[in-house]
Amino acid sequence: MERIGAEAALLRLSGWQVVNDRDAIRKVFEFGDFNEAWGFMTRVALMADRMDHHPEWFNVYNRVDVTLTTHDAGGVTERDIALAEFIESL
Ligand code: H2B
Repeated sequence: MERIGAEAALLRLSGWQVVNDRDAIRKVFEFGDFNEAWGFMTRVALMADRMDHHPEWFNVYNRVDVTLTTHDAGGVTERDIALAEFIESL
């Protein structure tokens, strides 16, 4: 899959940022509590599994820090935009 780059991806997404020093995009989500955060992660995880495209993420209580990049391509591709759009639809 062809790299499109983080900057181009951001033109099509809202609230995401470019990660410093790598071709990846990132957004931090904050929920009311851990239960909500985990519910979000579960829905993203099931879609990621179906897409065979997985986030890099970090959770502390009600915060989920999500980074998307395509490892096989070494940067941001349409697959990352597709997963980001799914995340935004939740
Ligand atoms: N997820 C992401 N984010 N990038 C990849 O390149 C990738 C993946 N590759 N999930 C998949 C799995 C690959 O490792 C398997 C073997 O298809």
